[in-house]
Amino acid sequence: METTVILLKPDCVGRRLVGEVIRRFEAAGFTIKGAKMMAMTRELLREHYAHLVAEPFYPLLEAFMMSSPVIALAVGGDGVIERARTLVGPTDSRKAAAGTIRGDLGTDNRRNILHASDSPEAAAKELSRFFHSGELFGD
Ligand code: IDP
Ligand code: MG
Repeated sequence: METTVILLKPDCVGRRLVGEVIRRFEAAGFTIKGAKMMAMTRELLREHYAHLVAEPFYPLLEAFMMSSPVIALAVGGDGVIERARTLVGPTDSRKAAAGTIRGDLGTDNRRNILHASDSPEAAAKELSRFFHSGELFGD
């Protein structure tokens, strides 16, 4: 069984969509293996979004991700890393198909409800970035 990292972003928490998003993962057959609410720091964001730090939109992304706490989830299931990305949809919510989480609930290319690990390598790094071993359950 694989585990991926989902971050419920400030727009998700602020718009009270936490339950709806978790419901979709559970309805797809995935299992919550860890959950925590946390305030993102500049340092943690620079590490998590290292591939974007040089982008012109990075300051707005940083401000958005620090505008309220986020909820980090470890989500387990067969093929969950790739299947979660399919469930989530593409980065720009305006281009995401109906039926995807971003397509149904997101606003634009920054306010897009959630993060999901994009590869097994990223999932492994993000699990250790956001969770201690004692905070993961179920296997
Ligand atoms: P992903 O979340 O779909 O994996 P990434 O390219 O890893 O997309 O970007 C991380 C996050 O940075 C996005 O989810 C979004 O919040 C923000 N972002 C990405 N591209 C843009 C952009 O062009 N403008 C504004 N924000 C962006
Ligand atoms: Mg990404």
